[in-house]
Amino acid sequence: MKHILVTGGSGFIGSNFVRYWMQSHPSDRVVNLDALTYAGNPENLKNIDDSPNYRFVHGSICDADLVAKLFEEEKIDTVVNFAAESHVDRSILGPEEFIKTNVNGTFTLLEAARNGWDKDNTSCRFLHVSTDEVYGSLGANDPAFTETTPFAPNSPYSASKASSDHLVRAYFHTYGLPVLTTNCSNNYGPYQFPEKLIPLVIINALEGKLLPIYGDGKNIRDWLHVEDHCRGIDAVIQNGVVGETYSIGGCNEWTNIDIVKLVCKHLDKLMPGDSPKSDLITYVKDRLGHDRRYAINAGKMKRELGWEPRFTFEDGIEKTVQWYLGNQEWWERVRDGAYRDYYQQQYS
Ligand code: NAD
Ligand code: TDX
Repeated sequence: MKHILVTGGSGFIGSNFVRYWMQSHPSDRVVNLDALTYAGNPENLKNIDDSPNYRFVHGSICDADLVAKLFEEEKIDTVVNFAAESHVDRSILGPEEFIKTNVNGTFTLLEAARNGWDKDNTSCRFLHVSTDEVYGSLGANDPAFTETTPFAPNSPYSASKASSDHLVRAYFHTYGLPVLTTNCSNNYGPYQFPEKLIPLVIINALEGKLLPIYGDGKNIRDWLHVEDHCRGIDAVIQNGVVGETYSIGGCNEWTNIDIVKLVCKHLDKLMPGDSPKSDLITYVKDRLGHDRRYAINAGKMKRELGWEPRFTFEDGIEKTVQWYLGNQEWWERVRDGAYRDYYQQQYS
């Protein structure tokens, strides 16, 4: 039985992970430490709250005393670190919080694990959840990123994640901390905050608002369903080699404009209107330093851990569109005043 500290468990991927883990490992203890920033929403886990194996703690990964207390109180033996500022556009508008949480917060967690874990306990694991964005931008014909691609982060967000990845690596080499790092491509699925491309487009289309495409719309991302990501993290926790990094991706590259058209196609099918939703597409000013292409070679995950994505993109997108259609109350509530201010600043 594991005692897992999930940080950022009230966000998009974290809440999907907590739900996934409690279903697939029902006897484990799960402690969710989340600061409930604009992106954290306790409603994401409202059916889990009553479980005796689950505890929610409202607090920051930067709070060293709190984190040390949790390690001791809960006999934490596994950390899955999702907590982060995660939106590239926000990092361009204001990088400071990204450095605080993504760099200092990860450092605080690493210190707590170093001080709290017995070196002889071989079952402890510190899994750091990172991103493919640390590798920078690919050209059209470049091979996909692998675990050995040199880091070249281009945004304050990706630079802060790269910094945290380096710290995690250093704690293995210097102190022998049993760390694992995953670098994953773009996730999509239920409970994603509607500042990210796919939920933003679904919700804007439902409300008859314009669908903003940055630049020429030809930037490429490699999309993975969030449940496949959760299964990948599980495989790395169970069978990954400590000190190693694992690239997780969908082998599923799409230009932004094609994604938006695909979402529109599903919406037209599910909610036919007078005009096609794609009429709402509008090209807007490009993101500063916008990375052109990301792609992951997930061969190591397949070869060493037997992991592969299960969702096809067509199916995953259709289910995601259906989820947003069926959960209007959820997305209406997450768009509070603070989000409206951000939206105004970003798209005005
Ligand atoms: P998210 O923004 O939806 O959720 C982040 C969560 O972290 C929120 O619940 C927030 O309240 C919490 N948080 C923020 N600062 C905190 C702090 N100081 N202490 C405790 N909790 C704090 O993010 P997400 O999309 O779910 O991403 C989760 C992780 O996965 C991040 O580390 C991100 O870099 C990584 N990642 C995301 C993607 C993606 O496509 N979304 C892809 C690869 C990797
Ligand atoms: O309004 C928009 N219009 C648009 O064209 C938005 C919000 C985005 N875009 C473009 C920018 C990107 O090329 O769509 C693409 C996807 O954008 P985001 O959803 O903001 O994701 P991205 O910047 O690729 O980063 C995501 O994937 C990697 C997550 O937010 C990161 O946390 C993760 O590490």
